Amino acid sequence: VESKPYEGVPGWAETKDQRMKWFNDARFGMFIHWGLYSAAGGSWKGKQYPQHYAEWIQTWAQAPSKEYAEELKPKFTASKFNASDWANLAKEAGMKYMVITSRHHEGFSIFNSKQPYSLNNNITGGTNISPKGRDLYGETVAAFKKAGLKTGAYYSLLDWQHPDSYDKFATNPPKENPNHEAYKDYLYGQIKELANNYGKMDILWLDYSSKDRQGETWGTKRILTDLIKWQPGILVNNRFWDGLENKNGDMGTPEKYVPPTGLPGMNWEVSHTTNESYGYSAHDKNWKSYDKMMRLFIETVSKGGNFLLNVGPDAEGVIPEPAVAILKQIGTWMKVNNEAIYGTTASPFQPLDWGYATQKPGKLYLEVFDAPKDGALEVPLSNAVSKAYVLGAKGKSLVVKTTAKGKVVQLPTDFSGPQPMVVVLAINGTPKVLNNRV
Ligand code: H79
Repeated sequence: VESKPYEGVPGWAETKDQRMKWFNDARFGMFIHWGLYSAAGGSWKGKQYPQHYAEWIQTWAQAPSKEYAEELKPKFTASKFNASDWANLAKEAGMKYMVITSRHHEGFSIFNSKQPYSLNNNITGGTNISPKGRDLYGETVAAFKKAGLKTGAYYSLLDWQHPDSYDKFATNPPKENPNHEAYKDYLYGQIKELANNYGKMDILWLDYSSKDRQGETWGTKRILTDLIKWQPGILVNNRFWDGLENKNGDMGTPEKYVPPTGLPGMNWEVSHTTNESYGYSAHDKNWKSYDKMMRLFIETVSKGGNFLLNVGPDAEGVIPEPAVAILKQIGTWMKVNNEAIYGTTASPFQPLDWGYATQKPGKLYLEVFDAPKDGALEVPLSNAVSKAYVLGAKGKSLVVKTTAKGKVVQLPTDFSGPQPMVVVLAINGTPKVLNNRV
């Protein structure tokens, strides 16, 4: 992979393939956005703000820091939070890893950070927001590990409370002479805590940089040099640098979109939301349908990417019911069809009229969303097919004809499994593809 990885910090590039292995096999993970903004739920002082990016409520509402914290901290109770329920839900959905917001742009941590600084306006109780005696980040990663999933921390490079941090979206003015070196020490110190106080850490998911603030501005070399020693297997995304598709990291991170041709030459992961917002929004009712979600998921995997699907629990720690429902529905599909997801690589075909494809050595998986009326599925492939069947019905072979356009697979008329149906073609060697978009 011709990247300029990690600005030459030793230990990263040479271990990349080995570190990436589980990630490339996993293909499906859970993103969790949980912080003070969850207690606002997309509204401030009775006014509803846009249904997307509810975790940006402090900026949307231009809420002063002290008021923001004092209003929301008492409401962020986690009173119904049960980490193992979340972990079981992710597992049931077929997810293999989880990334949770240890601290979002708002600057409040759900892990018990000991990195001290005096907050502007002396916000009562500092920036740790786990209810007394708890560590919500720690509880969450412990439960997901116990369920057998990999775990990671989302960590914001921006901070809207730290007096030495400047961000144009912050409502809190920084000190008169902000000491950026002190802010860099703070980032280093918090990442050190995350990497050393919670056992194995699989991902550090940074967010975000811009042209004027990227790379060494954050003290990247120091952080990366030590991080790989603390956590030799860790993956770090590419957001120490500007741009969602840059190659300075282990994976590219398109946000809420699937790149039309994937991201050739790099590993990548799309984050998508169940409704519109990452953070909990009480008025965001724009839940994606099961059909739309499955298309996004499988389109991503068919282009060689991972799908990191977000949920936004409320202040009590409850994942909204429509999000739970769709995860369970995906899980029902995954139980039958996960072979077409885990450990697969990108489709060898140009875009197909009826759906998507994924592959493993010797096997093509055809995810059929729009079956032709006559059930004759055209596949632009010239290899001999030794066996064709529907996942979940391996015993029943499908008839495959050879034509000038490739293969025509006759789909069953009595399919009653979860949609989309997946057809497996067993082939010899690598797929020989006929151009279906001349
Ligand atoms: O955590 C989620 C977002 O809050 C975060 N990344 C995901 C995973 C994110 N932070 N910044 N951005 C994404 C990109 C910034 C976009 C902006 Fe805007 C466009 C900032 C101002 C205009 C989006 C729209 C946010 C506010 C308005």
